[in-house]
Amino acid sequence: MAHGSFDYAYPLGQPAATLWYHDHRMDFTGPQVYRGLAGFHLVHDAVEEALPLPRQERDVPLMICDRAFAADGSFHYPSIDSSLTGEPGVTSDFMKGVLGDVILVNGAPWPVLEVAAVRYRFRLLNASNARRYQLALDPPPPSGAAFVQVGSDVGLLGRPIDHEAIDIAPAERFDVVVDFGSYPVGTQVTLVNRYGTGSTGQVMRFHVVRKARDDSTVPPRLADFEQLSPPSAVTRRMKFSRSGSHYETWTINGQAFDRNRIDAQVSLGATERWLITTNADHPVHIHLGHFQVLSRNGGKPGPYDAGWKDTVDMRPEDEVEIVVRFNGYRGRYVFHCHNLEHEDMAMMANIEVT
Ligand SMILES: [Cu+2]
Repeated sequence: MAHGSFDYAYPLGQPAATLWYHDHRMDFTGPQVYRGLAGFHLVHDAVEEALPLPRQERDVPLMICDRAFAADGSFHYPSIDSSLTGEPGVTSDFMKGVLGDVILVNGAPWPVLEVAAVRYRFRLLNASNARRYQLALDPPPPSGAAFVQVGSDVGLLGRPIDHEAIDIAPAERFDVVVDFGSYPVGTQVTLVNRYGTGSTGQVMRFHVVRKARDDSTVPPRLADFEQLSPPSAVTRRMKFSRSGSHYETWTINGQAFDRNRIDAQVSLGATERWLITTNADHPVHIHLGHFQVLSRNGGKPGPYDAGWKDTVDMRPEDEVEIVVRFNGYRGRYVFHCHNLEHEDMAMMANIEVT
């Protein structure tokens, strides 16, 4: 067994964003994250500080995930090798991804947050290994949108977007404002998951306990948003599918991950246009290169595609075009499906930035 330590220095030369980090150990990311090796990393800047958004105790990160527990309270994760030292992956029943029947928010099952009847900013993160959610408020607010989105995975939007509900795939973040001001004091508001049933249909509850002064607003302009200009033609095609000689693994362009193979060579600063296709649910995540969605299934981007992204929610048989810019650093990076079981079962590829 090898032991050691590393110091990592992050210059954080990027605009304000709701980032998160998690263990990424080769072949065993799913069980490691399942055991809790994940957290938020919020980046702030002067642009964000100048906005009149809710702040301090009214700016609340919410890490949402699902887990299953054994009778003794331990995490129940169907690893082929529970020592996490031998064969990676999960038993064949869980090939599509591991789902739990308990929803945790910031590590607590179905928690309750007491709130004042004012605006709150919530950094919604889907930290689940494989579960997609459709988040909504029950009851919906008597007036106004349930969620006013102000940011996406990697930064503020140019302008806020109203949502009645939010579809969120693993690794996606939605930075939203919820105004409890239109609910009468005493109301219990449940954050529900419309894609769940029974115990997975509820996420957490807000209890509106008092009136309070609210100086916050959501301004019509949030940040200067740089719309990337894509090359006129598609530069790369990426197909995320289940294949292999016995249809036994998850692949990109028909190939399982090989740490020694470079799948995409990119020069530093390049802007590329990728056409991504799928044959199942795959949240596609790219390291280093932040991107914007150009089109979904030949039409406009979807309602949850706005802003700077590092993960795009892809449904079965979807075709999504993105414009991605690789700036900042040279080196070798991966892109992969952020369904962690798919990732551990080889749905990952290498980019070399030179
Ligand atoms: Cu996948």
